[in-house]
Amino acid sequence: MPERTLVLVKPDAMQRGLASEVLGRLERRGLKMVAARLLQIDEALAARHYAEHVGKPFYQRLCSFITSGPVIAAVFEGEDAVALARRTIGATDPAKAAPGSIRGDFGINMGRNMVHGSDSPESAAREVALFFDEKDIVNWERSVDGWIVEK
Ligand code: DAT
Ligand code: MG
Repeated sequence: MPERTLVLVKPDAMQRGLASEVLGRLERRGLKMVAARLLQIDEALAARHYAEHVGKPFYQRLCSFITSGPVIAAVFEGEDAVALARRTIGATDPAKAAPGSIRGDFGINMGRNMVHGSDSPESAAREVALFFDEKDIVNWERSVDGWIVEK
């Protein structure tokens, strides 16, 4: 069963001109982009997106960082999309993230770790709904071998 995951290209990756690198790695991993938008997250949306972290010592910094500049929100779809995206993104702390992962190759520190990926299918469903209406999600077939698939 195909699964969906929410990805955010965070403000540090946008500032460094690495948005295409982040999205490209997920694309090349075989995940299919089915929705995308560029936006600046406001306080209210940050609070909803990071609700699970309320009360943690880094919560305020996290919210001020995620609202500090533009992000790209995208939905990727595929078999095991949540786990596949998380593996491609790498561990939360870039210092511990494996080389070859996005955070392992480009991340600077816990705060500036380039990209968000949902941590479970349940989180993904909640997070996707924060950024997209169901009608914004495009149903298309991605070819695996370069042939264009027409619907
Ligand atoms: P992830 O982004 O890998 O899902 P998370 O959901 O635990 O990690 O935390 C959300 C973000 O909060 C994370 O990308 C960076 C920041 N963060 C997490 N733990 C932190 C800590 N101990 N100190 C500072 N920032 C932290
Ligand atoms: Mg998380």
